[in-house]
Formats: sequence, structure tokens, C-alpha cells
Amino acid sequence: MTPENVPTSVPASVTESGTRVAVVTGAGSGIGAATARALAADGFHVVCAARRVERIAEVAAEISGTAVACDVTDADSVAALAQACGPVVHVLVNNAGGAFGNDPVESADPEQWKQMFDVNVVGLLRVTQALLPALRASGDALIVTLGSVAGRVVYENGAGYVAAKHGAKAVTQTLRLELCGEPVRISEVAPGMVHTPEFSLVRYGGDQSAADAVYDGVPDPLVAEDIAETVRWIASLPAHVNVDELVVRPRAQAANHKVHRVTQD
Ligand code: 8X3
Repeated sequence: MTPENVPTSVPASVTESGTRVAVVTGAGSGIGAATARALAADGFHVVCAARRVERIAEVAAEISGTAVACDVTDADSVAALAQACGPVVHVLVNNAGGAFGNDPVESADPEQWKQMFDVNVVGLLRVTQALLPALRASGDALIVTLGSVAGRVVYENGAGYVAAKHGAKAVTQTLRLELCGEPVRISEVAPGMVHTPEFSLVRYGGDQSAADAVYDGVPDPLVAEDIAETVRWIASLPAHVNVDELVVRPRAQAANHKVHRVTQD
């Protein structure tokens, strides 16, 4: 399969064969792309959803999946995603998210906070609402929220992102209560320091040296594949096993503020 001929909706043959379908938002790069690959390797037909069509087409081509252009901040776009996924979805990974800005509360930009809330919290709501009927229809579903250690502990200059990730955690925990008794597992994976090409670059508005400094001297920060493996593992567990939440950090990060760095002479 080449990026040019990847399907943009789940082929009927996939549904008819009973192949399990997984949907990953933000699948164009980083943790999302790695998770799409990991789930495909475990036998899922993966719907790669993200705004950047070329990126998801490349990932989907590589794993014989489906590529659906989707902006989780747009209700029509999310409705089109649900339509493209078809009647049955087994796994939803709500990975789309991000941090915008790195300012103290005193001077933070409210527009950036709205953007963060929209993508990290309301986006999670939109996609979950749209796909719940198909998830229920599977008879054995899993929803994974990609949260963050920022949803656990606050830190200076991060309040907007911290608030959004606390929000994502609250939505996830509430959903677990509301769906109790239904065949839907609800999990949150909360990564610490993961070195992906884009997360810090976006946070620092494209300032590559500021983004690089986050990981300076840190021996082996996590990589996207480490987090993808935890999602794959959760999805592989029997239907009665619900991993409520999993906090994953690199060995060099004992706590948000406690990071081991090797200094160069
Ligand atoms: C990313 C982890 O420490 O930058 O979600 O908040 S952190």
C-alpha cells in the first residue's frame, strides 16, 4: 500500500472479517504514530486520525490501516471520523493533545489556554461521544486517554497545560464511573518526559533550542515507542482487566522536578 491509495474509511472487508478496529487520534507523529504501529502489529486495523493528511497517509500505508483527516476541535470533522470508522470500533486512543506556551499564570495568554482546553479536554469529549456507539457495538471495548504527569502534579509556567491534563484525567475517571456495567474499559496512560520531535517544539512556539534544552543531559528520556507499548499491553489484557491509570516516567525522572542530568565538561 502507498500513501496515495490508503483507504479513507474502514473497508467493509475489515468489518466483515471481524478484525478488531482501533482508532488513534493525533496519529501523524510521536506517541500517536508509534501507538498506531504497535496496535497494528498486534492485529488491529488502525484508523489513523489527525489533521495532517500526508502524515497519517504515510503511517496508515506502512501498517495497512485507514487514514482519516480529523481535527478534534471541530465537531463536523469528528462526526466524519465516526462515519469513516464504521459500525464497530474496539479501541479508541484519545492521543491528540498538546501544550501551548510556557508562561506563568500572571502573564499567560488566555487564548492559548482555550486552545489547550479545546484539544486536550473538549476534543477528548467530542471523539469519545462520537465513537461510543461503535465502541459499545464491539461488545468488548477500550478507551485510552493519553494523559500526563502534568495531570498529577503542578509545576511553574505550566498551569494551562497542567489544568487541561487534570481535566482530561477528570473526564476519564468520570466516564469510567458512568459506563460501569458496560463492556468498555477506560484507562489513562500518563507519561512523564518523552522525547518526541514535536511536543516541546510546539510548547515553545517553534524555538528548537528551548525545546532541546528540556532534554539536555537527560540520559535516555522515554521515546514514543515506550508509551505505545504500554497502550498495546493494556489493549492486550483480558476484557475483565481494567488498568485505571499508568504513570510512566524515564528512570532519570523520579518526579516532575527531580530529573537527573549528566553535565558535559
Ligand atoms: C508531558 C509531560 O512533564 O512536560 O505531558 O508535563 S510534562
